[in-house]
Amino acid sequence: MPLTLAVEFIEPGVRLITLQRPQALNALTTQLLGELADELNAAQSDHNTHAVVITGSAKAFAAGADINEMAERNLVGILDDPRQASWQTLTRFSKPLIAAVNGFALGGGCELAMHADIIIAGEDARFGQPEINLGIMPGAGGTQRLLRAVGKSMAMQMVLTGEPISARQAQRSGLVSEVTQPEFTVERALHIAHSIATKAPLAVRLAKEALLKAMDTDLASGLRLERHAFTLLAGTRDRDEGIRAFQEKRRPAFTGE
Ligand code: DAK
Repeated sequence: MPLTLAVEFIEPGVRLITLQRPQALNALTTQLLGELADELNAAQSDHNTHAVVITGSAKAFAAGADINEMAERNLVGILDDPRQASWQTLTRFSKPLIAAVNGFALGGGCELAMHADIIIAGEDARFGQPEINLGIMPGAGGTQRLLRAVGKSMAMQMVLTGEPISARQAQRSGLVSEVTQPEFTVERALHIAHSIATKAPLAVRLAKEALLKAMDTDLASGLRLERHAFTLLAGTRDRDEGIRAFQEKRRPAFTGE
């Protein structure tokens, strides 16, 4: 049983993962990241899971890597850090991942949210990369993903000053797709996850892959990948089913084939 997070199965096909280290504002320990990686691996290999929502508490999504644990690691420990493998699992996760963020999403917490495909934020959410205040810098995508999400000027300001931005600023910058009242953040994220879970799984997977590719490739290569994926989907049963269902004015019943 995981100790630092809770997992709920929400029909149809959605898993809700809730980080649970309230005493430390969900600061990310090696254990928590390991348990999260295990849960994502389980979700990845479960054919009945079509989307995952990750959330924290009302006060904090996650306030970053656990600083007390960081204090125990020297350079050798960092090079050989088991957390690296957990972050890699997050990066490789190919099913839709939605972050429902209330309160603080700082440092590794902001980076965790940025591993999600969609971020829904409560009005009180704060996104920041305060590592500079500790004499370090982001290490899990907080320079690379942040810049791609919010642009150069905002990313520079956040990383070099360490000052967080509000949910509204994050939305204006493109980091967050929707801002909700805090009590509805998870509900809204689950609603979106549910909508995605009813779509054709292969189409969802390839569309996610193509969209992510757009962040780190040139246009010609991205378009090539898109055409390839589009052609692959043309041979699927779900494509036939989607078109037939439209013509027959009914909901499609996708099977993932
Ligand atoms: N680590 C450990 N404990 C934390 C914590 C953290 N990151 N953040 C908060 N806590 C603990 C506090 O120490 C406090 O514990 P007690 O004193 O009650 O025992 C409790 O949570 C409540 O926090 P506060 O009393 O401070 O609450 P406030 O509302 O006053 O302030 C705050 C909330 C979020 C502004 C403040 O707690 C704060 O500034 N926290 C630190 C935020 C921060 O600097 N985060 C960045 C950490 S560095 C890596 C990849 C990524 C990273 C590292 C490695 N690899 C790939 C290897 C990431 C690094 C980081 O994230």
